[in-house]
Amino acid sequence: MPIEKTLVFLKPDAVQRALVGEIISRFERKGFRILALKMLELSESFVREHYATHRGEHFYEPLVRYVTSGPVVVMVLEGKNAVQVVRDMMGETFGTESPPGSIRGDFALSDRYNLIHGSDSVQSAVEEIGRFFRPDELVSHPTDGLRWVYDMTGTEPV
Ligand code: IDP
Ligand code: MG
Repeated sequence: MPIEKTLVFLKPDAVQRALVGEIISRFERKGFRILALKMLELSESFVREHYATHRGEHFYEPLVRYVTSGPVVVMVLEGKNAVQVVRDMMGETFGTESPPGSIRGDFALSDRYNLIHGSDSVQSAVEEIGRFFRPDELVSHPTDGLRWVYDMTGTEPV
């Protein structure tokens, strides 16, 4: 599996419920590296664009209101198979359908207020990272910290 980057943001309910540290901590402990991190209030037009594929759905307008209702915490995570692993750690879209042990399974009950966004494909990750961050906002870490996360003795992390 390749080393990938993915875009995550913690939605306004995660910030207001003081779950930011808890959720970031899960990604850190898993072994992901944080390449970029910031807190901001998303504009309505930005959110409409981010969720453009859902335009016309019955939940689109409530979703726009939800995601613009307070500050969010946005990050780029890097790791092996990051897009799918982060999606698995998030759980299902609805809190009630998310397995215990996942972020939504442990902390969410709503069909709407579900704490976290994560890119759903490598292609959407590239697009979303480009929408949220300038290239120079991504750091590069020293690689020696990874040698107890992956087997780094070959040409690729395994
Ligand atoms: P995802 O966040 O699990 O990828 P998407 O289908 O991309 O889910 O939907 C984006 C967001 O829209 C969800 O995270 C949730 O907040 C909201 N949403 C999705 N489906 C529904 C629904 O059927 N009713 C209400 N809100 C929904
Ligand atoms: Mg989605």
